[in-house]
Amino acid sequence: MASTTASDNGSDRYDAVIVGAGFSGLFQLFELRRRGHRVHLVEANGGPGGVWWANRYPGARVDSHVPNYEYSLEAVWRGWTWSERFPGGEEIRRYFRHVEDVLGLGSDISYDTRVTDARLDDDGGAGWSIGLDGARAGRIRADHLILCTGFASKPYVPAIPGLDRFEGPCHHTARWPHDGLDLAGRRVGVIGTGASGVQVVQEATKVAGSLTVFQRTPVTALPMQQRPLDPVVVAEAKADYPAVFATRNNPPGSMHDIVRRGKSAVAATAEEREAVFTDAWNEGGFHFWAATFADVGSDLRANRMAYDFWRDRTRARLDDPAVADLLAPMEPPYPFGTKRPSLEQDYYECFNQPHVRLVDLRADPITEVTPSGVRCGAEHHDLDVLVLATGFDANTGGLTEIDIRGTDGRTMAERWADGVDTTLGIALSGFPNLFFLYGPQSPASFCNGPTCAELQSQWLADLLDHVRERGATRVESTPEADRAWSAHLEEVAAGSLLAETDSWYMAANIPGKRRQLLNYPNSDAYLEALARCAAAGYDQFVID
Ligand code: NA7
Repeated sequence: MASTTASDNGSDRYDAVIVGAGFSGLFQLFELRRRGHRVHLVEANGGPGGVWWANRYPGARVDSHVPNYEYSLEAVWRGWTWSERFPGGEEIRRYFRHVEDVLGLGSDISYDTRVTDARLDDDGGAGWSIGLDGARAGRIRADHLILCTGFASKPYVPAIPGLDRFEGPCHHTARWPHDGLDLAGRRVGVIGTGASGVQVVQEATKVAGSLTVFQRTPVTALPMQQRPLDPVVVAEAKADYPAVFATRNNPPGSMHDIVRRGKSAVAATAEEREAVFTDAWNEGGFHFWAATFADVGSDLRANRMAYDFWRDRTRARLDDPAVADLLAPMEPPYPFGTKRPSLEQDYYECFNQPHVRLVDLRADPITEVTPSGVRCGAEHHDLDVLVLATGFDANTGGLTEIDIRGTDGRTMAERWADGVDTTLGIALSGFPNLFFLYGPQSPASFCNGPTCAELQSQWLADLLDHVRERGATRVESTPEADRAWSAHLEEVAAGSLLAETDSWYMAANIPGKRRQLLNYPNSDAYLEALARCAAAGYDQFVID
């Protein structure tokens, strides 16, 4: 890499600048710094945590159980004890401070600073000049730019007529006021029933005067099986952590916290199926989604068996059959698991309470938001507070909202206007010395986030070491490599039930976005592809 002395114009020059202080960004900072690279991290938020810094809505909670949603670094886990099996947002934010302190990362981070743009250096190399706004406004330079903006950093607010006229508090779940919002006794409306909607509904039901939930598509929410953790038990469990993390980091089943129990639901007897489904259900978390039978994700008959089990268990919790028909219909609204199931604790019981009402937007779409509520055709729902749990421009939004221009002068947004392509979900031809972690066409959202952060960061650090050792200054993936990886994702989509459903996995939640599978659902194959590329001397990249 080039020298790391202060550059002209008085701005600093780094070996690498990282954008984003979530799991990926912090680990990449730690890993590159450890290997002697001079690195700086820039974060728009006021502290670490990425999505956990941003998502402060009531009930925000992770869907992965302890000890999976954390780094495998002993220096970090040894001194940290979670209080619940599925930790809440507040505790996760404290964890990120713990990480920052233990690893001593803070001195290399600029918070409250947003990256506005990035331009290739015109000094003949392939470094970047990076524009910053906020606390550290100005420009900095880096040999390499590493975007760790996460898969859910750009909220999606639908263009509903009149939305800006609503007179009460109206917040997207990822833009919740940091000092909270009192919902007690108020008439609260929630639009959206994905993971965020489910969590808000559970909390709002407890305090709101009335709660109106606007549902377009039912979520197949699974029982979380939450429980408090006894610190003594956690301390004992830590003896197994090295083995747990080693399993998590290697095939088979890498980047996951759960494993499948059987090959085929169709081939199993009714008793075997019932036993496997029941075990996974009782285990909680994502076990029922991802750890029953392999063919649930590929064979509609097996998939239907899982749906029927879910439906019957769920309907049994609902008092009103008409409400049950909307929340857990007799016929599947989409193949089970092709939209992300969220985890719930008492979501379905909320709808048995007299002050909670479910509005079916398929029958009565929202026609407008008024100053005092939401109108669905002839009916007006009077509201004091409106919650938009409407999701994200997932996978690409955090990248495309920054004005980053490649060798042909086009932005990433322009480059991807007709669809996303990448090399191994980590780089893009025409954008030398630029990388993204946990991004489009990587396993993100089908894998365990912290594991993916660690493994991708280590692979990228190996690549940057390799570039440095060769005395090279430029590394760029080839158009052929972009095409090959993107074609592979198309093939994977064609062989999966995922392609049948409009979801954010398929980029189908944002009007105008090209429909394509945006995450790679096979973590083992992904790690093998990364390893093959490295073993072949990074043959999918030109390094000079
Ligand atoms: P999601 O999962 O994208 O959910 C968004 C919800 O908002 C979903 O129910 C949508 O219905 C609904 N939505 C979106 N636009 C509209 C309009 N215009 N009208 C009515 N309803 C709408 O986002 P989350 O924040 O819940 O979760 C995102 C991920 O973050 C989560 O999976 C975790 O990984 C963390 P639709 O299904 O499109 O019919």
